[in-house]
Amino acid sequence: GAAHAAAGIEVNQLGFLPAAQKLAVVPAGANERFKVVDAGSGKTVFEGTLGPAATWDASGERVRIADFSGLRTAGSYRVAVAGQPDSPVFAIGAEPYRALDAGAIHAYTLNRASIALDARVAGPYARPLGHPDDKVLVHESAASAKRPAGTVISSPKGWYDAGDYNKYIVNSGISTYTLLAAYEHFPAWFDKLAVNVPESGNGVPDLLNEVQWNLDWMITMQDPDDGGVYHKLTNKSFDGMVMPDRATAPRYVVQKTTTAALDFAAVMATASRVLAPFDAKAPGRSQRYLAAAERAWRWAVDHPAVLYRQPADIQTGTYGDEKVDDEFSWAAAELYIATGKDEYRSRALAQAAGVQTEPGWSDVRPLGWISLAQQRARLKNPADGDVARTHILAAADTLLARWQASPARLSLAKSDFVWGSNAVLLNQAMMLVQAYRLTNKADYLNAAQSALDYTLGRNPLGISYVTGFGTRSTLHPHHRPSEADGIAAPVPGWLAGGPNPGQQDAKDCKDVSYASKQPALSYLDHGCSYASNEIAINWNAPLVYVAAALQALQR
Ligand code: 9MR
Repeated sequence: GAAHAAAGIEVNQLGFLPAAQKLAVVPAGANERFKVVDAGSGKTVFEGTLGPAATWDASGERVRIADFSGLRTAGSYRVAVAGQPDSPVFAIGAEPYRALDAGAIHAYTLNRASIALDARVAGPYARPLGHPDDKVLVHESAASAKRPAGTVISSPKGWYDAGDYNKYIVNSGISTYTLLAAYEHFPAWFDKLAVNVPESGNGVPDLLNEVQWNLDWMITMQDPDDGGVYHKLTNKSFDGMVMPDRATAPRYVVQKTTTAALDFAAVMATASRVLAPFDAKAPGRSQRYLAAAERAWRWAVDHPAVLYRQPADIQTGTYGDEKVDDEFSWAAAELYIATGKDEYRSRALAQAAGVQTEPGWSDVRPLGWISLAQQRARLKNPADGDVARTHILAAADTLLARWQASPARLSLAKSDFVWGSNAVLLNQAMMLVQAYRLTNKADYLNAAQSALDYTLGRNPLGISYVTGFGTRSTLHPHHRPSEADGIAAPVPGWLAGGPNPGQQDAKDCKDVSYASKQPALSYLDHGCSYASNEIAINWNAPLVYVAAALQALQR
């Protein structure tokens, strides 16, 4: 089932908290009025007038907004407009995103390397251990005097990055940080969010247990001799579409880079802060992480421009990034919070050029702002938090203006439909949430709600881009276990990358083709489509964050 038909009335298929702004997007037609009807009885429970018709430049479609925010009664409903099919069913209730948030975290559990997953943890997705990664070779690009090429090191655990089975420090950076930030900002929500992880019941919140699995891997990626950090742990080329235990090609650590060292430093400094309250179970952990962070920082200062250059014999993902000033800024922010040292402070506060609306794996500066604004009380000079606040509000106001002007009520610009567009949007939502936490201005949260709504079905394809969630969701993600496990349903809880008019995979999608080149329609629900339908740890992380934020902040 490659192409999805036009959506009709588009709505978040999971639904809303009672206090949320509630919008549907309706194809513009003759009618001015809409109704919300009870899904069981068909009775009308709300009526309203549609907003003005306008063409959304990213889809080419003329749409109108139905605003039923005034409906606050718990129940199951549809949006109805005369002459059009009703919307999918959605709910209004106290916890529309609990299962989603737990599922989005559990997806990481199911993507763990170096572990057998039994049915107690994985249900039908139980599988044998893959990638022990206890005998990893140092690639010649990563060789040093004490670890010449071919040296065998142990680097187990961590998450598979995405639909492939490799492990990349740069992408682990933003992913792990975002999950730690989710806990740091909404601890009460996550303390009560049960996720079925192998460590459940050990007294540590399940989200943090899951994060620990990746930290355990990341810490092994630091060369003990010089503090540098390997860029990735990878096969020479991508595996076939097989289960993890069938993928047994040799694994290598490849090159040390400035970006890997700084992303590592930022995550370890953050983890030393966020996990400190749980150190009784892991004595000395915070000190170890902070020491590792400072060593990686020092390596980066000594090697400030070592960019990733893919060796000729390696073909897997690159996460290459030609600019490292944002990585310096983010790592410095986390290290300044941890130590108060002036060296870090000046790099943390160094001016950025222009407004940066959202973080991404290669644009991590906003992550430092988030931490500085959150940790104002701990800063040696609390007024430094104001600098971060100014950057966050500048980003959020740019996004808010776009959201207000958008016929589809989205903060996404047409040019934001890139590889992983769904996560661009959710990272924007994460920034909007920061602005809301700083100001309590409702529209910031409303714009974040719109972003989650879009990923859960309020989009021109009428599809929930989260596997297993919503009445009509992504079925064929580019994800090796989902393709190879013999189970019809995809592994649940993963956000698909989403519409991407770049269509870089068209050559590999032989028998199917994209239905459209329109940015918001350029999506292919087929396993071949790594450019629009892969899943990835950095895309799920803002989903975990935003779902938690909307639950925690709209009570
Ligand atoms: O998310 C990455 C995206 O920003 C890049 O445009 C794309 C092509 O370089 O690569 C994406 O990352 C992929 C990584 O290289 C390998 N694992 C799967 C990732 C998601 O597709």
